[in-house]
Amino acid sequence: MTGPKKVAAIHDISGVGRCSLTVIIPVLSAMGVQVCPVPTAVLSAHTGYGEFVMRDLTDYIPQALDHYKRLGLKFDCIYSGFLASTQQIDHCLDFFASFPAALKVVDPVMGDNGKSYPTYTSELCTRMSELAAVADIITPNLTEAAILLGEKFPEGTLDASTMRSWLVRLSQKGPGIVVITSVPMNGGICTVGYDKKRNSFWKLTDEYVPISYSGSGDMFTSVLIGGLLGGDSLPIAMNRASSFTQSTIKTTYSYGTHWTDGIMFEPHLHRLRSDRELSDYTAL
Ligand code: PXL
Repeated sequence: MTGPKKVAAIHDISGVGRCSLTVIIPVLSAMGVQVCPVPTAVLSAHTGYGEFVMRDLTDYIPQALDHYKRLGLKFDCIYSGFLASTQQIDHCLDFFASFPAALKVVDPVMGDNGKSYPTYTSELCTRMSELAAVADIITPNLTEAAILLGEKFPEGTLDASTMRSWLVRLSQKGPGIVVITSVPMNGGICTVGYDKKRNSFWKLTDEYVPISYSGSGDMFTSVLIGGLLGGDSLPIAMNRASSFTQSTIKTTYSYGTHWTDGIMFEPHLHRLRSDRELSDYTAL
C-alpha cells in the first residue's frame, strides 16, 4: 500500500473567481490525489477582475523547497502554473531538479483568447519556455502555444495538419507529451495531444460554448494529471479531462453567471470518483 499519490502544486491562490489552487485542490483530492500547495502569490481575485490586490510569494518558494528537502519528502508529480515573477521560473526549475523522479507538468499559464494576462511581462513569457523545456508534459491553451512557438495568435478555425505540426514543434523543445486546449476545429472546440515516444496524435471534440470561464485550464490539467497518475493512457486522461471540463462549463453556462466567477464545478466533483472507461477520442 503506497497511499495517495502526492503532487506539489506551484500556483497562486485567488480568493474569488475559482481558478488555480481553489480548483486544483478539490479536483485532485476528489480523484484521490494528495495536493501539497506551494503558493506563488495570494490574490484577492484572479486578474480577470481587473482590480485585485496581490501578495507576491517569490521569497517563500525556495524556503518551502529547502524544508521539503530536509524532510526527505518524495513527490509523484510537480505541477506548475500561474507564476508571479521571473525569479519564480528559477525556483520552479530548482523544484523540478530536486525531485528528479517526479512527473514534471508545466501548465504555461500566460494568457487566453489571444491576450496575455496583465501581470505577465514579455520577459516572464519568454522565460516560461525554459520551464516548458524541462517538463515531461505541457498543457498550453492555443494562446500559450502560440506564445511558446513565437507564432501570431491564429484567427479562425485550424486544421489537423497545422495542429500536428504545432504539437511536434512544441515537443521538440523538450516535453514528451504536449496537449493543446481551446483549439477551434471540426466545427467545435478541440483538445489535441501528442505522445512523442509513441508518435501518436489524439483529438477530442467538444461543443462550442460561447463564453470562456476563468480556471478552465486549471481544471483540465488537474483532471488530466489525476487520470495519468491513476494509470490512464494519454487519450483516456484527455477524454476524462475534457469531458469533465465541458460538462461543468455547460452547467455553469445554464445558470448565466459571469465568466469571472469561474466554473461551477462543486455539484460535479463526485463524478471524478467514477472509473468508467472512456472512448470518445479519435486519432488526430
Ligand atoms: O486560470 C489561470 C489563472 C491563474 N491565476 C490567476 C489568473 C489566471 C487567469 O486569469 O488571473 C491569478
